[in-house]
Amino acid sequence: MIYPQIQKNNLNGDIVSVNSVCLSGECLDIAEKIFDSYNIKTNGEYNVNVKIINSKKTTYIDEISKVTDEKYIIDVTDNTATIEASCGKGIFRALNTLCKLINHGELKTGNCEDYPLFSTRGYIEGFYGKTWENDKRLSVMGLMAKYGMNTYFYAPKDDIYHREKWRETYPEDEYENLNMLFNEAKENFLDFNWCIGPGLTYKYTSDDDFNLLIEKIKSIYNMGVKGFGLLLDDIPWDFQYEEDAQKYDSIVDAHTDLINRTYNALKDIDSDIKLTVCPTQYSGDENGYYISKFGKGIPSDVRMFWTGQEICSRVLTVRESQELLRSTDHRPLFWDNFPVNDCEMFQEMHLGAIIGRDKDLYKACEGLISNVMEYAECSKIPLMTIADYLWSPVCYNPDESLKNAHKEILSEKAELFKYFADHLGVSCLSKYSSALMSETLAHINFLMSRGENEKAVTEFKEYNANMRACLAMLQDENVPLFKELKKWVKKFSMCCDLLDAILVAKTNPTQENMKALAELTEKYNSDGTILTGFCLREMAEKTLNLY
Ligand code: LTM
Repeated sequence: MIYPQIQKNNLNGDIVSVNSVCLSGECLDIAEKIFDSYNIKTNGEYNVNVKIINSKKTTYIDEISKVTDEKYIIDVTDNTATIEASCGKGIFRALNTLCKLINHGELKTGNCEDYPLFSTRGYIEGFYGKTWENDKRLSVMGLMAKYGMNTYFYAPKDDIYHREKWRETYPEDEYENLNMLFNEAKENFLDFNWCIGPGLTYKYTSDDDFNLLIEKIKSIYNMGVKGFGLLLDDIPWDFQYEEDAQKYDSIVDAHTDLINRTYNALKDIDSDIKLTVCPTQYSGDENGYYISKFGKGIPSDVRMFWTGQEICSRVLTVRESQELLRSTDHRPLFWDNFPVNDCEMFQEMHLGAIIGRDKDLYKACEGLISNVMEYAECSKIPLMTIADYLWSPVCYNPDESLKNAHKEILSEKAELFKYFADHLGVSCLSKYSSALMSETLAHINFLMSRGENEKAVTEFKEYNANMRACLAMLQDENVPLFKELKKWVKKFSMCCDLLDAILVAKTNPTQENMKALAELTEKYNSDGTILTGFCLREMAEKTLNLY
């Protein structure tokens, strides 16, 4: 299986084994680069013929009754794969699919038709905390494009030029980094959106502030950027300047005025510019005064972020999207606060798959943009599942998608990694984690309750050995993912010690062994880093109570 899953897959004939390809047709520069990135040689014998064809067949998605530039068709025979799409973007998606099929040994004769169901699929660097380094940004971008995302928002809360010092232009080196990122986005067919959050200090009645805002946006426009975000989240609800309070009846009037003026100024610069905004109320009651007036007061083609019923929402539903549309005349562009783990969530590591988003959400929203963690390598894992869900939500399977993400990042290390990842699923989506540990310990308890102690001890030892092997693997500093997970690895090491101590105390319940277990349990429980679920504490405490 390749991810994201192909919508209409009739590649079910004979397996075609391909070692290297021979390219012909159009978009050859794109094709060369993609095959190269998958380490597939382009001086070989299997023919790949690329065709640009603009027809209903290559552009129309029945399920959403919309024309797209991302649809493609691949026809495979034993000597040629023919790719058809309406433009480079569709060809880019098709070539990624073809390369994955070749590398997974899953290329078969037949044909497939593929297209995304969500139109806007992407991620936002919108978290509080240490901003990503540029090489990390480029690496995440490339991977997400391979997984079919098409949108990127730049909005790190701790980029001072984005928020605190919004009036100042970027220093040369940071401007250059942004430029590099924008170019990478272009190469990967991602819509690049640069955001500004002036609301901490913005004076709504000041022409100087307005001019500075437009000048700042223009400086980024000069790179070629056409997507902009005006973010009014996490700013005071009250006016900060007397003149603003005098002029506007309520803060929402100041916000819609600012957005309308910005929209008009940007359209005067270039009618292709796209504006996305984030209201100050971005979650909760869809029918409140602020959000209703906000939505109805801004142009219909300005996209509006919304995080759902909560800031970090457990579920996102069609029902609430429809309610928001009724109230604001805008379908939500979901700013999904998963996997972000900033602020109060800093002890959690959100490494699970996306769940809790309606399968048919694509019918009722503009799209979904995931807010990432300050840990770029870690973010790749949940992001891959999000990309997968957004492309083909109907057949999305979180467990399978997550397994694939582990494999993509860790190759053969993925099998052992599951003993650690088992404990990194607690987030706003689920309070439950440690499923594998829970199952294992429950079975050990069951065996012991039946007097099958020897069997139980063997099982316990085997599990602990796997945990220890995983811990040893996690020490490898050359794996970027493991480097970022240090804090959780430290707690995992304590977890391994605790498991060993439980086993020792269970099999040899001396005073000394019980004391050691009590101390380790205390140490483990007083460390704030969130790791294992209740099952471990329960096992330790039950063992201590035996004494
Ligand atoms: O969610 C929004 C719109 N704004 C902020 C984010 O910047 C922050 O990362 C998340 C999670 O803490 N919460 C917010 O309110």
